[in-house]
Amino acid sequence: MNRPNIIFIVADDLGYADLGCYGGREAEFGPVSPCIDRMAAQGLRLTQGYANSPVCSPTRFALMTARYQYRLRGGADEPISSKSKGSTVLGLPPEHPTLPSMLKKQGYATALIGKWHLGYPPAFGPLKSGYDEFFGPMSGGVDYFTHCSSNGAHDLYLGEQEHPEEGYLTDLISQRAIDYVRRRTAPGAQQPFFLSLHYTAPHWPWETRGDEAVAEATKSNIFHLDGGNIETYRRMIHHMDEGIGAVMQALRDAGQLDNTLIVFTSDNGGERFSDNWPLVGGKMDLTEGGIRVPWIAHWPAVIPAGSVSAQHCLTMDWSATMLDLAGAVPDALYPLDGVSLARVLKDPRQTFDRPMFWRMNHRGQRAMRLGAWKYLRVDGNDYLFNIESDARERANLAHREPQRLTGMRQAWEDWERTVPPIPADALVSLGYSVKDMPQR
Ligand SMILES: [Ca+2]
Repeated sequence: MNRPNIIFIVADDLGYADLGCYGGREAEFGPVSPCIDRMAAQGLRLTQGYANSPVCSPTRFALMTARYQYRLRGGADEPISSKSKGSTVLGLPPEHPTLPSMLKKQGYATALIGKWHLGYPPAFGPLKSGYDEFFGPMSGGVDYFTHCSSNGAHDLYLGEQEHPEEGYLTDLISQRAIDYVRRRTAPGAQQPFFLSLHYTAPHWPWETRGDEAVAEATKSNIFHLDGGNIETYRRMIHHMDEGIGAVMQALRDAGQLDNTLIVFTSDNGGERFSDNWPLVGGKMDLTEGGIRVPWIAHWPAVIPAGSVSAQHCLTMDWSATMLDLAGAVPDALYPLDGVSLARVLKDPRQTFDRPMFWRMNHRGQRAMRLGAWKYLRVDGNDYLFNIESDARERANLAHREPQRLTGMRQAWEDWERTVPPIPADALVSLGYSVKDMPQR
């Protein structure tokens, strides 16, 4: 078996049940995500997969390093804000081995098309961290038409150069990805490729392809607290889905679909218009709605069609998987926390034990998932849930099973001693509060 090409697709703030294949409802215009649903039907869909964090940049640190994000200072800000431009601290240090840098050493051509959000040039950037090519925004949120971030600055780059280009960002990202696939599969192209395809969809501002006028109106505050609705949100997902369908078609046209591993996920749980059913909570929360996300893997040469798995996993496990498939050996100074899922891809009937830990500065949250069980702390309150019987985390078993709670709390505290503490100057940035909209 040849080493596969890899396309790793990350949606931004997409919730657990926003896609049809995760139980999402149809929009007024029809199915929201037909192409992604087909990808899941022809590949593997995971029902118990998680993001490393309920917010953007920390998950992306874990994705890039295959390690817990807590190990790097930049991973402690929840999330990195556009105010940090110029910082030499808040970003992915160029000397740190990364998923793309390690794949590059294994002979892969590498590209990031889409969002970076791991620190600004000149100290940081995708080209300094292993990508041969980059097109996209550097910051955490940009307008789909003006391509300006929340501080009003233009934020679309080609390589390390600012690059103004007209168009709807989801479509610009899709078209660049299609062009990249065509280029890397053209006759004479020898290297396998690794494409990170990091959409900003369906993150705010709430703009579909036809909403250029909305962009003008939201210029002063792209958190867009006075706009959006479910239909707009679903249309934004559908635009991304169309692009993903076209990228897959480009692979099919080149005869490369069978030996390309395509992975699809979200960087954190859903935001205000998202459907996280049956989970509670969303972005910024360590309840399931903030961290459990879609995970789909498509690789016809290896993964049996129609596979569904309850394997537990975190974002960084997928990084470890890609490195494993490429034959990369991790740097001894930066041992991976991620665990390869390659055996699950080859035989989705297999599962293995995978204890997982999370920590958030925001509301002093802690979480640990071990088998069916979850230990959770929010605002100083400890909870215990059986996620297999109560994914909605409403039946608190802390008083019924005090010994299990004590054991899991101890295990979490033992784990926490293996990562750096929360730095005193770590920032929590919230897009809105109860003054803007009532709590759920
Ligand atoms: Ca996000």
